[in-house]
This record gives sequence, structure tokens and C-alpha cells, in this order.
Amino acid sequence: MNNQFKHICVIGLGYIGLPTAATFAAHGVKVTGVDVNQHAVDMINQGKVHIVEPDLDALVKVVVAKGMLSAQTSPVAADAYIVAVPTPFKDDHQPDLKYIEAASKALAPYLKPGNLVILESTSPVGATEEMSAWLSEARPDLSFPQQIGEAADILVAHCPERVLPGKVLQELISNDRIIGGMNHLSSKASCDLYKTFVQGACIETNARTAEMCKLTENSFRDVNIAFANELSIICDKLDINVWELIALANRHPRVNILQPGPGVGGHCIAVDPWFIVAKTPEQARLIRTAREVNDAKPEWVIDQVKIKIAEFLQANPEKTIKDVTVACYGLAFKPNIDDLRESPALEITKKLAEQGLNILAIEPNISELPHGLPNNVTLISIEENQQADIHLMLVDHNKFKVNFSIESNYVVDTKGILL
Ligand code: SAJ
Repeated sequence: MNNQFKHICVIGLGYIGLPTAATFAAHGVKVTGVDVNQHAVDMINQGKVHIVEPDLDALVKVVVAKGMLSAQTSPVAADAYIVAVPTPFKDDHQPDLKYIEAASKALAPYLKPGNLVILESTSPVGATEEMSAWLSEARPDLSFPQQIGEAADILVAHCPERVLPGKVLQELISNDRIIGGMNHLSSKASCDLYKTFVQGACIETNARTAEMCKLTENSFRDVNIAFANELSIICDKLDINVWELIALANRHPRVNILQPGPGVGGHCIAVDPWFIVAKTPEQARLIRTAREVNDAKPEWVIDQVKIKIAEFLQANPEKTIKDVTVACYGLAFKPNIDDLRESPALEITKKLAEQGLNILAIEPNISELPHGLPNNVTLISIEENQQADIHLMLVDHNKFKVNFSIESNYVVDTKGILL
């Protein structure tokens, strides 16, 4: 337990804010969680969760029952504030900081000297300075680090989250934490706060470097996945098995290529590199191209399915396109989760359905289809896949790997499951 921060306010109770709030609460810090979503607030106050993350429901139940975590729709006076709101991009890939601005304006009236404000949301370089400027505009009676450095009344830092969906509660504790204070005292205070539960190292830097560090980590992964995705398209042209190729190349001691797939999904890796491109469009050429390569992959997969359909119809001249049934294996954005947000597998399934094909969706991690899919998509179990003419492997769920095979000439395997 830290000495300075007995009560904190976490603004934004989503995939990062809620696990962070619950973990602080479990380590003796009283937490007021804040969210504009009344439904989320009500659920949390009943000890329930509105998002899916392993073990989070049990943790929230305990800390709410103990009175260490409560939720409401507006902030309160506290010792420290953690802002964990979404940072989406606009249509032109420019970052949209409206949620950070709204959170800053909501918490500013409660600030008092000695308070610490931490931005956890993944943000473009300069966003922490912008947040501090919004706070100072709302509270001209207080001083901020951009005005008088170490002597400021309010401490401000960027401490980006780096946890993997599906392992959030473990990684919150075990990962190293980058602590980017707008002055030295802000970094020191933030380290003190996170050391409440972080067992990894808390490493101090400045706010701009911390912002860029988080964007760099996700761009590194995006560029590496783009390399694998580009290889898969090249190998298709050259009649080479890309999975065998990558396994062989990775036997070199300094080569470690990631895996191709139907595209890059989720709410982080497909977004964050654009924040670098938006700030430095002329310099970020490789990072932009990687985004374009990964974003183009779903269309390439759809073209592969169309080629298989043409082959199938040639071999079965009595059938028309309306008779063709395609089984899509997996809808989630990555293996062994039920998270369908920004999923290339879901996007591909929807686009194929829009062509009038009969679609059998096989997603063992969900019990009903999401809204927005045409009604020619039916959710079925793995065992019912025999009726399909074309088989499209989209997600490498463990359930598709064990005791699983498909006897068909019409298979598109984007994840190398049927090697
Ligand atoms: N993917 C591939 N091939 C691979 C690896 C991943 O196609 O070899 C695809 C996945 O199928 C998925 C997408 O990439 O569609 C992203 O999945 P992921 O597991 O790489 O990452 P996320 O989005 O779940 O979480 C990432 C993590 N960042 C890094 O590993 C550098 C996590 O640590 C971050 O905290 C998170 O983004 C975030 O919130 O920013």
C-alpha cells in the first residue's frame, strides 16, 4: 500500500479502467470509478461486470462487496485521478481526443493542490500536455507542470496500459510500467501509486517518450504482422506453403517472423500506428504501409474464397452461386476469446453474406450472433460443418486444432490450421 494515495478516482470503466480500478481496490486503495454509461455504473455497483475478461467478475464482486470500489457518473474529490477513456481516430485517421477533453473538464472542478492526474489511454504524442492545458484552462487558480515545472500544484503523467486482452489481471501486476511524468515529481508520485500492485519495474521517463513508447510497441507488432501477411500473398503467387516457409526461416537465430492471418483486429494495433502517421505523415512511411497491408488482407481473403467458389461451380455445373454454402470458422478478433470487436473474421463473414451466399458461422466462444449480420448467416456447432461446400478458416481457436480435419478440395485456410 502506498502512503500518499488512499482514495483514487478512475475515469472510464472499460477494458482497461475497470480492471485497473478493481486491482487498486483489491490492494487497499479506495476507488471511485466513473463512467458516462449508466448501465455500466449500475452493473458495477451490483458487483457485476459489463465486459468479458477472465476472473474480472469475481474480483469486482469482492471489492464492491467490501466497499473498496463504487461507481458513479461524475468524479469526486480524490488524491489521484486515472483517465482511461477511449482514444479512437476520425474518418481521416486523425486522433480524436474528445473523450480525454471531456474527462479533463469533468474532473477539473475537484482538483486540489498535491493531486496527481494520470492519462492511461493510448494517446498521440503531445496528448498529456494537451490534457494538462485543458485542466489549467478550467482551473486558473492552480499551477501545472507546463507553467512552473517542479513547483506545480498539480502533478501530471502519462502511464500507458500495456496489458493483453485475455490476460489483463495478470499482466497489470507482472508487466513493467512506463511512467512518463510532465516533471520529475509527477513521475515519482506515479511510481509510488503503481507500486501499490505492480510487481514489474516502474521505469521513469517524460510524458512524450511514454506516449511514443506505447505507440511504438503496437506499431512494431503491426509492422511484423504486415510482413507475415505480405509473405502469405507472395507465397500464394509462388506456390509455396507460407507456414512451412516461416517455420524454416525462424530457425535462423536472429529471425522471428509472426504469423499471417485474415487481417489485424482489436482496438489497439489497428489504431495506434495511425497516431504516429498522423503526427509525422512524411516520415512514417513503413508504419503507414504496414497498416495498409494489414487493412487490405480481408479483401484478399474474400478474393481467395471467390476463386474457390468459381472452382466449385465449374465442378458442379448444376449449381448456382445461390446454392453455395460457405462455413466460416471463427468470428473473434484473435484465438480463444469471445471478443468480436474490430474483427477481420467478422468483417469477412459479413461481406461474404452480403454477396448472397449461405453462411454457416462456427464460433464456439459465443452463443448468439452479433447484431448487424444479414439473416443468411447461421451460427452452428463444429459438428454441423459437413453441409458446407467451401470451408474458410479464419481464427486459430484451440477447438479447431484438436481432433479436427476437413476432407474437401475447397478450403481457404488463413491461419494454417489444416497444415
Ligand atoms: N495477429 C496476427 N498474427 C500474429 C499475432 C497477432 O495476425 O502473429 C493478429 C491477431 O489475430 C489480432 C491482432 O493481430 O487480430 C492483434 O492481436 P494481438 O494479440 O497481437 O494484440 P492485442 O490487440 O490483443 O493487444 C495488443 C498488445 N500489444 C503488443 O503485444 C505489442 C497488448 O500488450 C497491448 O496492451 C494492447 O495491444 C493494447 O491495449 O494496446
